[in-house]
Amino acid sequence: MTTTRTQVAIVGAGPSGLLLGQLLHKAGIDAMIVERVSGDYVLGRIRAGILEQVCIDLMDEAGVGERMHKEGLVHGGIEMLYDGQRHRVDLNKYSGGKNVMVYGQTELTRDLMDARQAAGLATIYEAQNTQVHDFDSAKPYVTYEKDGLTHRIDCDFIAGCDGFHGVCRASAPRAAIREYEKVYPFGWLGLLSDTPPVSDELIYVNSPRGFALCSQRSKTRSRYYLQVPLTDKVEEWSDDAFWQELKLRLDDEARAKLVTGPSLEKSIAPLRSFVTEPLRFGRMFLAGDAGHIVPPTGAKGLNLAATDVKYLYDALVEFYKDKSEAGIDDYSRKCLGRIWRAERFSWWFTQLMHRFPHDERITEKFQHAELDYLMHSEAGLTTIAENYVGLPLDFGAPRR
Ligand code: FAS
Ligand code: PHB
Repeated sequence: MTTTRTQVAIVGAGPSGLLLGQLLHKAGIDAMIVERVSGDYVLGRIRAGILEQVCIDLMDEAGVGERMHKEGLVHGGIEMLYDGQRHRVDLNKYSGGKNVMVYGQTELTRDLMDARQAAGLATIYEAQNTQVHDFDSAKPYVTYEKDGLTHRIDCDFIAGCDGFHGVCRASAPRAAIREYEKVYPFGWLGLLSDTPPVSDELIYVNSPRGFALCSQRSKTRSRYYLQVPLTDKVEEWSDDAFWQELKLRLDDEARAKLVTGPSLEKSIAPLRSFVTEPLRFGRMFLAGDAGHIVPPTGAKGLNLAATDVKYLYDALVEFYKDKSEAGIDDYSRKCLGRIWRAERFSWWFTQLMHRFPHDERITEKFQHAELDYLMHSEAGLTTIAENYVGLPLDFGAPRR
């Protein structure tokens, strides 16, 4: 067995782990990252596309925001299409001047990977059988297997950035953890194509045939989603079948403008709401999808991960620089306040825009009436806008 020592052992080299590693490096705090798959595999997963200002600011704080600002597309609004009508939600106006940015998670992850490599920082890819140990003591450690050897990393803290299926949450004592979950009875079939976006801004569609989303990655690359039954298999969906179904869910203007083309990637993502309480177990902290999952309707997954990382980074800096444990003691409470508000918005937006199996016909009328009210009400547009762009980090703590 080989033994190495670091201050923070990070499990997972997705956006959470890489962003935390980069921020800690900037603060002079040593961190090693252990990742189960290869870097190319991580980059091959097509996921989020919308960054909130909090995430943008963190990328800048981590010193990796240059390409994001050059290539990212600032969006000040989204469109809602229902009952044959399209309405624009002026995010900028109704959020007090905020915007979002279209910049794919793949690109954000690439920027973080490049920065880490340039700084010569240790990321162990294709590490097998990662395990976390003694995190209820002051001397936690991580073990993993690679090249036929078992390796040990002694550390002060373990950051569980290993996603929903990771080992860190699974290693927390069952008596110490509460999990809240809602699984949705449908999935999102996503398609990525090198075709110009159908519209300048995103279009969220509530159609009788199911939800659809017209998103983008650049002026020449589009990302589309269709709500599909959980029983669907991605192999059953040809590109033509995808484009045909998407057209059936769009309005005449978008149908006419839609440019179709071969898929670069196609996948079906399940939808769930999931929260773990607490997010801290002694010297192990959960951040990002390791601690919570949202249905992607509200574009919150990646942005929530960034907020967890911000709180954990601040807490670790406070520990090492000010010798204070106040931040790490408050980590879980601070994260969960923001997590539950984003979970609520993502759940609400999902209920509003999707067709649920066994829905009575009246449910669609309720949805259209709610959308009609929201689109014609300052309060309605404000509630959508301020949640979509992301609530401020200091948004009121939850009432006890
Ligand atoms: P990730 O899951 O991205 O990263 C965790 C990393 O840990 C992975 O690289 C994994 O290989 C590694 N890992 C797991 N177990 C390990 C172990 N035992 N040892 C070592 N490493 C281990 N969010 C949006 O906002 N919009 C979207 O459209 C959207 N679409 C999504 C589609 C899918 C299929 C999924 C799964 C998620 C989607 N999300 C979306 C949410 C997604 O973007 C996450 O919020 C984001 O990836 C969170 O990043 P991490 O917390 O780093 O988790
Ligand atoms: C995306 O572009 O992948 C995307 C955008 C907005 C969402 C979900 C996904 O709500």
